[in-house]
Amino acid sequence: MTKKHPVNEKSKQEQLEQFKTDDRNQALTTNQGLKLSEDEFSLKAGERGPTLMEDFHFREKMTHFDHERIPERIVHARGFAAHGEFELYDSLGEYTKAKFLQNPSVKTPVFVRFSTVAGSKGSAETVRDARGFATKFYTEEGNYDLVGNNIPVFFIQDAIKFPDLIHAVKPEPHNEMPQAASAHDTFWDFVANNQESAHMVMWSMSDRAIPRSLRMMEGFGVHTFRLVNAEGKAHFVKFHWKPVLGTHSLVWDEAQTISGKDPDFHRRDLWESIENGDYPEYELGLQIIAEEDEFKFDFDILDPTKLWPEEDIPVKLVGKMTLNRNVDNVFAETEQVAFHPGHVVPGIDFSNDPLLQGRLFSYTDTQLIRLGGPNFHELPINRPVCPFHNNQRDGYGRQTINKGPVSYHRNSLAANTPAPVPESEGGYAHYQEKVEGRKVRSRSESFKDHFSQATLFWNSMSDTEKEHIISAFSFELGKVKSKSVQQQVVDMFANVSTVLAKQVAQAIGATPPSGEDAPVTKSSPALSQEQTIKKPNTRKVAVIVANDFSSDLPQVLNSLKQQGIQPEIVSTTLQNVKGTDGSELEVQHTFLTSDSVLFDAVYVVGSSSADEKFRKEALTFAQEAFEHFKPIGATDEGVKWLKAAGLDSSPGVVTGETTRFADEFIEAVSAHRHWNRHVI
Ligand code: HDE
Repeated sequence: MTKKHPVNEKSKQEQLEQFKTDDRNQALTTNQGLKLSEDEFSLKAGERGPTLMEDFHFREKMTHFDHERIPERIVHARGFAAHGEFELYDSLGEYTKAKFLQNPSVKTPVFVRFSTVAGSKGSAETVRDARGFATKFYTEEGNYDLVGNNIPVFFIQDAIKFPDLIHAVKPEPHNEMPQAASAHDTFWDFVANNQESAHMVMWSMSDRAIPRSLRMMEGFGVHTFRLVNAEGKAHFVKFHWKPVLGTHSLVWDEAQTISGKDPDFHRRDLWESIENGDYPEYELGLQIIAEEDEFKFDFDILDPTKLWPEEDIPVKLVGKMTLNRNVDNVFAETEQVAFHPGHVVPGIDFSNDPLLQGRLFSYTDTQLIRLGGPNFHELPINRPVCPFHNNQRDGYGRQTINKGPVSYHRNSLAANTPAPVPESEGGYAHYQEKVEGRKVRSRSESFKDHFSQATLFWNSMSDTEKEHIISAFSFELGKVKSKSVQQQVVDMFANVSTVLAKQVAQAIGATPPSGEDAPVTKSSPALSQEQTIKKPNTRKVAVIVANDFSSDLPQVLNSLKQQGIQPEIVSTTLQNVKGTDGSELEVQHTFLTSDSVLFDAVYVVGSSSADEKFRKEALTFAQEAFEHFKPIGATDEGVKWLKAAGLDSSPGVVTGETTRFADEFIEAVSAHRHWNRHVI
């Protein structure tokens, strides 16, 4: 009989528990369970003699160590993950028969891995890049993987170009530079010669490519998929994740500094938020198009370089995902997790997007080399929470012990089991799309407009966002050595906006295009981050405090905490700082161990007894925050210091009496950045 597996929100966690081990307080043994009496010295012929072949303990320990590494992912190597759960708001039975999308009382366990794309496993996390946003839903009908990015479109239209794109963006092979960066000749040469990339390049040159936090970025399934309901009716669908904290970014100078000061910035942020109970939340959104409306748009819905403007096709929020548990072991879980866009459940199906179709091949193929054989589905993190049975057998690392002599279909010896299940009882049946055509290698006419939506994106940006895009292009192309490539890119992006192309040409010494932009006929406000949710929750504030701080400070800090802000004390040493009334505050960071860029805002308190060195350090924090448009607060001695440095009277700088200070500062922190500040 098939074993019954419990399927509830704890089931994945319980399943993983069986594989966990705590080595503390245990006897040291070999992998065969033999207790060891010694682990510091290899077995030698005499104290000064050669090591003996017979030393099985040495050989086992060293052999295992020699084989500790597995190949890193060819893309998305640098990643970090967490467990959580997904809850549906209302049944989606109208659109899909997927069981986990029927009943709002069912919590589906999930595992989400975020990643950068281009960098190697040890690269910095705040680089300019798309972010992977891959979710594995452990449903009662099998694992469903939504393997998306934080950008809704892709560089190319056909999977066959993926190796070319990745070869171009990865470090150049002759000198292996630069790491985790698109600012080099081969990437931009690819862009200019594969102009379908225009739309995604606009996104990757925008603030979207330098998210403030993995908790503050959107996710997109990118491709058009299909939802199929119990009656067999299908709808086209695009998937979205909307972060409850809003979509926020770093500024480029800050992102670069963080890469050095804390290359683990994003994973630390995610890890600490979960440890603190500030669980990251994302709402699942669907854009739905009826099958009969497939051709009603001025773009092809199969083209992955196109988004569906939210103003035309609204995003329906259907559920919420909460990440509430960190991993126990990064290798076992985050590194060994194997995502695949082809891991679907009944009610979710594919479209003919040629990028998606190619991905359906690539993901299993890559796991075979990365995880060493065909049994990676047996690894604890990859196991479904429902039973799985088939006639697949053996191979590297096989864990299942299949009983009995029969491992083939059709058979009579086991009454022809395991048996296929009819569609009406939950068996997966592919949507019977009618397909006809000639065998061709070509691009559909409907895929040939590469610039309209890139222009739509540009036209939807605020002035500040446009400035950032111009700077990003100027930075990236400024690092390109080939004059020809620089010019090709300027000429290409003149098709998006001549304003953009002219300014970039000016910055890099290329020939600007002639002509002017056509009048703006359409924009999509949803594309601008200016419109996003703004909240003070989980914002980190560096509170710069010296001994003899004023007695009002603890009250201010409490007010900030009540709004979910996280004040962290920064001072000269890690010794507690004392207030005039004898109260003490624990110091979390020193000027040496932290930096302004690692916080969302700076609050300078200081004190009259602080020395000149302290004042300088405090002002360095404030000055840097000022240049990054971050909220700055000051009370007490801090007000005088900011005034003397000329930092006091600018948007987002709050100084004053402690009574009204807290409220105003909280407001400034909620705004996240103050772009109307004059920064030279
Ligand atoms: Fe991937 N991609 N990809 N990709 N991708 C991989 O699979 C591939 C694409 C995405 O956290 C690889 O297990 C091809 C689009 C994420 O483990 C590989 C094409 C989108 C992750 C692969 C694409 C993605 C990957 C490398 C073009 C957004 C990390 C290791 C046809 C919708 C998943 C692995 C994780 C990883 C192939 C394009 C997202 C080689 C061939 C578009 C989030 O199989």
